[in-house]
Amino acid sequence: MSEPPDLEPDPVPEAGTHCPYCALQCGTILSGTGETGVTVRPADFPVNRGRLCRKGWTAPEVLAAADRLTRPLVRTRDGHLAPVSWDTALDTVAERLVAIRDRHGPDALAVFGGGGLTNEKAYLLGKFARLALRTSQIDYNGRFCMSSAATAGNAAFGMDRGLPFPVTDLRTADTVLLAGANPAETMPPLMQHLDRARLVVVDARRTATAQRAALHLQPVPGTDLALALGLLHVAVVDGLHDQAYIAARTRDFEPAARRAMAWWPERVEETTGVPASALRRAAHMLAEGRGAYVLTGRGVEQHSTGTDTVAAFINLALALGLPGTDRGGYGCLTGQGNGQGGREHGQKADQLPGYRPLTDPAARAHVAGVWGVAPEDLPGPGRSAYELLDALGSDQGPRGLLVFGSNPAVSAPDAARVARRLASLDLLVVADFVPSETARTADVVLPVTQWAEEEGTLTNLEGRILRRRALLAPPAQVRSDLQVLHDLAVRLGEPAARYPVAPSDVFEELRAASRGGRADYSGISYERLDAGESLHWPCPEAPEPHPGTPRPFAVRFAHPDGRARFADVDHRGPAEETGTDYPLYATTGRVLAHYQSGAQTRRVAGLLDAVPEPYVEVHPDTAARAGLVADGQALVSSVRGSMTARVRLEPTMRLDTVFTPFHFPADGRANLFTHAALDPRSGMPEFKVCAVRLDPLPGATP
Ligand SMILES: Nc1nc2c(c(=O)[nH]1)N[C@H]1C(S)=C(S)[C@@H](COP(=O)(O)OP(=O)(O)OC[C@H]3O[C@@H](n4cnc5c(=O)[nH]c(N)nc54)[C@H](O)[C@@H]3O)O[C@H]1N2
Ligand SMILES: Nc1nc2c(c(=O)[nH]1)N[C@H]1C(S)=C(S)[C@@H](COP(=O)(O)OP(=O)(O)OC[C@H]3O[C@@H](n4cnc5c(=O)[nH]c(N)nc54)[C@H](O)[C@@H]3O)O[C@H]1N2
Ligand code: SF4
Ligand SMILES: [Mo]
Repeated sequence: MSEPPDLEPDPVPEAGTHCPYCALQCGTILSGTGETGVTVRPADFPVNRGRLCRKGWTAPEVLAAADRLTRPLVRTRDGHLAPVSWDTALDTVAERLVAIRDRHGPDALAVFGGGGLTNEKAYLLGKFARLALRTSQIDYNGRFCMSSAATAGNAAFGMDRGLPFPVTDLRTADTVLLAGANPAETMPPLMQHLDRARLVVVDARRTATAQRAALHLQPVPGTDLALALGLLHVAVVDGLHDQAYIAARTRDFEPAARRAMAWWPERVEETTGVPASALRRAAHMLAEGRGAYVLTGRGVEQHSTGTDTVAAFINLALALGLPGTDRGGYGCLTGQGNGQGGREHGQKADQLPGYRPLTDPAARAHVAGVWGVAPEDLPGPGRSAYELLDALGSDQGPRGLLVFGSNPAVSAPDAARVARRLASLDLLVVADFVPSETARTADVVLPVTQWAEEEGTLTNLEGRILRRRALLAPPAQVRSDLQVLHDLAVRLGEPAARYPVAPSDVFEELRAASRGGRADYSGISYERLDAGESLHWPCPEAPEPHPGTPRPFAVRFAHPDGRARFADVDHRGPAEETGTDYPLYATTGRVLAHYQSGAQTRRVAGLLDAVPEPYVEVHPDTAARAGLVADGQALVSSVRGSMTARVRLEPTMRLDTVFTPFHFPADGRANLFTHAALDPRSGMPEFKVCAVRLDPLPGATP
């Protein structure tokens, strides 16, 4: 007789988690197993409310990527990356790190992190660098992403919380200004919150977002500072500014307003190409109606003038009386999955956990206390990301580098130069789950877990702390980043207990380290998050239970006197001007189907089908002048190097500007032509403008 059939089928395993990609951190529900395959569906989470973009829908494909890294690899004498045991890989790394440090000192070791790492990883990475390696040389790819907005936000508001309000607040505004942001492609589910607003879009291109705008201002790349000064000019001259708010909640209005007086609309038109009438209309749209938001993206931030440009947009928002009120505000649309949390817990060159300054004696004493070391054991600030990459292998620079969560061989500015610096290292170690272009050049590659295989927390663009939850067990030979840091630290002679491996244990320590800091997480726990509470930092321990702070500026700003600061900033143009040899402006950015360096999304068939290769968007007349035809192959060249790209004719482009996405490798890297001119305050490279020329690719059939 056969057994009676099981009446209860095994439940399909499910996990409530969030998308692995951008800072919107759409809520998702994963189901399935490694064998049956994983499917994703959107959760009814406030930021995405049942929607996902194409990348989110297809994210599980990367879990089973054909070339997923599943064994540690070490480069052999004949130059191959060969599989080895974890012990061999970790012993090799530790021995070589120690040898470099013995010979050249601790600052010869460096760490490059990422804004996609969970809070726990970012925290442990910073601790590992400063205690186990004893180096000051740690920074991360967020320097290429959030640094200008962060610097300007800290100066204006005393705190850098990308959006100091939930995205659902955007629904209340009549007008939203999007300056250098293209959320219709970079955060599609966010658009539902902008449905009822009139959009004013400032973008050098007529993007999918600009097509939905009531008003599109299309400036010459790199001239947004003049444009923002012009908007403030109109606001003040036409009496649109809110004098009571300015008096009650701000400081330093007068010098900023005086500076803007020199930027009358016709002068702005000359500099930016934006008609004076459109500028006037934009200022009036923002001032009239039931309130407005001013939001910035990378288009205005990734410049050598990025910090001042953001400051000028904040000046405008303050003059209109918006930040910290229920009539609107200013926010920056943070980029990477943990772009916000990644900039708070100590993987930045100048920072300790809790957004504490590394140079502040009280901050050092607090964190040293939590870590069980003396404050003087903590190194000082190190180099910013590009400066770090540019110093690699030089006499004074690091000779050994560990990369966790970035692919700088594709994404760093002036990438050929960065590739040469990476190649000049004595030791390059990359932890990743796919063989990224950077991993392929490494001496040691460490295979790590992916989002659906791990627990942790991330902080989304609204400063809301979210739980990442595991659905799957990782492949047998794959370890978590936390485990890798633990295993290496122990080999470097550190006490094992100093590097917890369980994400919840790391989070408990992070809470203590952040206690009393600007980004205070001490009142947050996995238990509260798992109970479904929505918690935005700052969330201190008292009063218990603290409800979190979705709108931190509602009563006062974070400066000691509670007031926001206007900044006295003036227009400067791009670091590189066009001329006879390089007559066009080039700008770079994103397309819907690909994410960042493309390491993940180029491994998803549907996304690669959608955008299979690099291209250059160019006005038909400009193309014709360069001898280019539709679908031909072009070289986009600057004085630094050339990228190969397919020609896309686009009649809405400015005649003087071309655009390329930066998601592709090898000859298709946009960063072969970009410029590493840095913003002096934030260290942000000028990804968004440089001078180029277009030529047909020699030998290609037109
Ligand atoms: N599909 C997709 N989504 C993503 C990402 C991705 O790689 N792919 N990455 C995530 C990350 S990390 C980030 S940082 C965000 C970025 O999100 P966004 O800031 O929206 O993206 P970008 O395409 O870099 O730049 C936005 C726009 O700036 C415009 N622009 C270029 N130069 C200028 C200029 O000088 N002035 C003005 N006003 N505009 C200019 C470009 O035409 C572009 O449309 O996206 C996140 N979401
Ligand atoms: N020209 C140009 N260049 C740009 C930009 C631009 O607009 N134009 N934008 C800049 C911006 S805003 C950004 S954010 C950067 C991003 O550029 P990158 O820093 O290169 O970002 P990703 O491509 O996301 O690379 C992340 C890598 O880490 C891996 N990874 C993901 N999660 C984890 C993890 O948890 N642990 C580990 N160990 N690895 C992980 C991924 O597989 C991938 O290989 O690019 C910058 N570069
Ligand atoms: S918008 Fe961002 S978080 Fe949402 S599904 Fe797309 S990539 Fe993922
Ligand atoms: Mo970014």
